[in-house]
Amino acid sequence: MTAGLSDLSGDAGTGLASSGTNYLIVWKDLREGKTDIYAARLANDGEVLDLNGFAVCTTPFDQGGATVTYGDNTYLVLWRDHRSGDNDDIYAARVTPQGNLLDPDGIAVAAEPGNQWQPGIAFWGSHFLAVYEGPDPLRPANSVDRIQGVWVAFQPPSLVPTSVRWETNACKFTLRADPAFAYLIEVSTNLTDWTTLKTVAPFTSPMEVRDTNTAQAAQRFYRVKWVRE
Ligand SMILES: [Ca+2]
Repeated sequence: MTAGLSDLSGDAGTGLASSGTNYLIVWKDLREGKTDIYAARLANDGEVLDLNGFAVCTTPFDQGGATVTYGDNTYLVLWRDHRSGDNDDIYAARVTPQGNLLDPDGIAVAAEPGNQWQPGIAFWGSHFLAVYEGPDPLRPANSVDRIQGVWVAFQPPSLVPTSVRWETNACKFTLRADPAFAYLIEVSTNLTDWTTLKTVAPFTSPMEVRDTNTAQAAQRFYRVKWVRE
């Protein structure tokens, strides 16, 4: 690649990924006098398809540390974001191989107190795993940063019922779901008042559920909530 894309700040935070048909390069850009996140597609032969690039995030204060990966028919750009004006957070945005920005200025991936920074991103199966360095939210008094990870999903994972069986005073059913997420299974007799029937930890699939309180109710309704961890 010989064509210049932009004025770069020269420090770390430039990422590159391939969709199999083209590339997306992302960087920290200084053209507006502060650092923003920009991107440009490259053809397989290195031709710059988006000359001068396009903005991914231009919110107030500085953004940096841009990185990118590809999966599920989209690029996912991840960066460190100081838009709060107080401390750094981690934001992400999808860019299609056609160059469409699906999440202008991004969505928050990690925005707890303190600085989250040094983001990394990879794709596995049906979702993205973002990692970053930051204070441990479970041990806020500990001043040592930890490497932490969070799943990034833009659609709730699919749920597939695989069996339902009525037993004496009980209903037993099985669900197959995305194993990377936790679930909360609730039951109701009137679709208004819901009580927890079972919590399902990540990486438990299929989920086997047994409701043993069916004797007194004329009807039982079940729902499954995706618990974002
Ligand atoms: Ca923060």
